[in-house]
Amino acid sequence: MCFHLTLALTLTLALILPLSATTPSFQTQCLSFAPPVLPNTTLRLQEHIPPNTTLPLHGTDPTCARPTQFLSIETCRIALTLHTSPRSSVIVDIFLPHPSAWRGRTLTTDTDGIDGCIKYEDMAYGVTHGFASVGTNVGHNGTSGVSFLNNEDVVVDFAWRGVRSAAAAGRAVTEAFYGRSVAGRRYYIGCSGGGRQGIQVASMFPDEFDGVVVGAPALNFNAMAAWRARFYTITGAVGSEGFITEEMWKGRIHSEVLKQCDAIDGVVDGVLTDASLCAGVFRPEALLCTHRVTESCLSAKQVEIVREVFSPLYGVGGTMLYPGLAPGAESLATQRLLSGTPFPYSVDWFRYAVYSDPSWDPASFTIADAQAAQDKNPGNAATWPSDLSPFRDAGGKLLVYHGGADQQITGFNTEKWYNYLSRGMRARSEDLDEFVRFFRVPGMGHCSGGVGAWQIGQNGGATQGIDFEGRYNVLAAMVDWVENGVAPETIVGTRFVNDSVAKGVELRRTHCRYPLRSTYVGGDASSMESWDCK
Ligand SMILES: *[C@@H]1O[C@H](CO)[C@@H](O)[C@H](O)[C@H]1NC(C)=O
Ligand SMILES: *[C@@H]1O[C@H](CO)[C@@H](O)[C@H](O)[C@H]1NC(C)=O
Ligand SMILES: *[C@@H]1O[C@H](CO)[C@@H](O)[C@H](O)[C@H]1NC(C)=O
Ligand SMILES: *[C@@H]1O[C@H](CO)[C@@H](O)[C@H](O)[C@H]1NC(C)=O
Ligand SMILES: [Ca+2]
Repeated sequence: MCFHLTLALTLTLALILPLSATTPSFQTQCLSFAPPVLPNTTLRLQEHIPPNTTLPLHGTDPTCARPTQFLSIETCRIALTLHTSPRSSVIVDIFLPHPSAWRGRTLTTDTDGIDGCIKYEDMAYGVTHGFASVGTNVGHNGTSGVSFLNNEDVVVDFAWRGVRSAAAAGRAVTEAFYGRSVAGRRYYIGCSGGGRQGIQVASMFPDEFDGVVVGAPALNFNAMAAWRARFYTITGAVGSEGFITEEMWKGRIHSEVLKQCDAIDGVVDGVLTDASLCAGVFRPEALLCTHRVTESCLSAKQVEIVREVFSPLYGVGGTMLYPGLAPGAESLATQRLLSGTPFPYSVDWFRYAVYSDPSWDPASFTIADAQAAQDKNPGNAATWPSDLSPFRDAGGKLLVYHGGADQQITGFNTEKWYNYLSRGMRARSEDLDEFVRFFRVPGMGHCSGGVGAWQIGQNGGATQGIDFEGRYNVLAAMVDWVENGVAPETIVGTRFVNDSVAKGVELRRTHCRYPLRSTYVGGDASSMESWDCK
């Protein structure tokens, strides 16, 4: 790495000496900083951001729906373009807090789905807590996958190279800026598609991160894309014969799920503490109309649709490719999987990455398409590691969480992966606990939201009112684990009344690490002490 020696010295002194009128102002430090000259990299932007700024994000693709970002603390922003191949490039945006606010750490953030949208809200979360925060568009802009078409390099950037390259560049810039190594304090936070990216980078580049916090990871990505694509063929289009309306899913069907399963955990509270216990016993036949079809019962065809929705996807040859949607997730799933429209991320993955055929018709989906996606495995996006011992041996820690009512990626798939990893590494849970811990969050939706105690500091949108303390916050828990060797035994989740901090805490619940299950042990069910991990 090469950077300006005099500047580095000035910056090092600035770290040691209290800031006074004689040291250059942070604005000057920021604007006169000479970023390290990294190979195949160009500087896009260098700006000083005063405290309490609503930063306009000029040039951001409108589909990213992030026109501005509020930043409460003073920040130096450096953005780079990394030319990752002759026909692809990745944007990296780096927020550097004032040296007095920097805690010696980096935090690399993710992108959702198949998006190329920088998570500015997560960068803001990181910088507010003293991390030098790194964001990336993973090689394309906006929420569409059209840039994958006939360009494997853009797919590779999306699959792993974007996050990896961004993390490496972010580290180099951070170390040059503060004149200090970040070894042993490099973090990653992501969910969904970004959860997959974190695990893929930990698997392929075990030295890149010291602590990886991921939620609802889109593991077994090709099978997942197929599983999501299949819902449209199960439900049919809006208004087609037997199509089940949103009202029916959220009303009658959800009530039936609760009727059959809410009490399995001993408490009738609208939350299925372990949805897998419901999956085995739920009987949609209870909804079948006995005399004539009315609005409060289902036709035989509709009962079959409900059964299929909760069933795993079986592939060519009958192997189970991907587990079923968790019962309890049906209400929120009406947003996408059960909406009677093709799942956009799956459509784009098949059209632009798997088949290079923009005319591929989502209504034609069959398990032969699932097989084709797995055979091609575009960009090596699959992400289904059976062994993470290089990451473990490098000292890496991995914290995984998944909502029990996830409406977009079934939490059963993360259980499946954890068990697969356990077998692959011939490791008992007690052994895996050394470096990978998986927390199930009952009643939480996809990455956030839901009826459970879902706020655990997992992203910029889930931190309001949550102390930055390992007990309540997964990122703080990861810092304790990596830097102090204190591994999280449980994570306490919080839900505010109507999800409003101002209205106060409604519920706190101890979330257990798999395979332990949150278990009601008696007493006031709304009290945390009435639940234990068993
Ligand atoms: C930013 O705004 C907050 C809340 O209004 C305020 O407490 C804080 O002093 C402001 N910071 C600066 C540096 O102006
Ligand atoms: C993404 O958008 C930026 C403008 O914000 C542009 O400079 C860059 O070339 C775009 N990248 C791609 C791959 O289109
Ligand atoms: C820089 O880009 C060129 C052309 O894509 C490539 O051959 C070379 O390996 C890259 N260098 C580094 C250090 O990535
Ligand atoms: C919570 O939201 C519901 C529905 O929007 C509303 O009826 C109720 O009054 C709200 N409760 C509080 C305490 O604000
Ligand atoms: Ca319950």
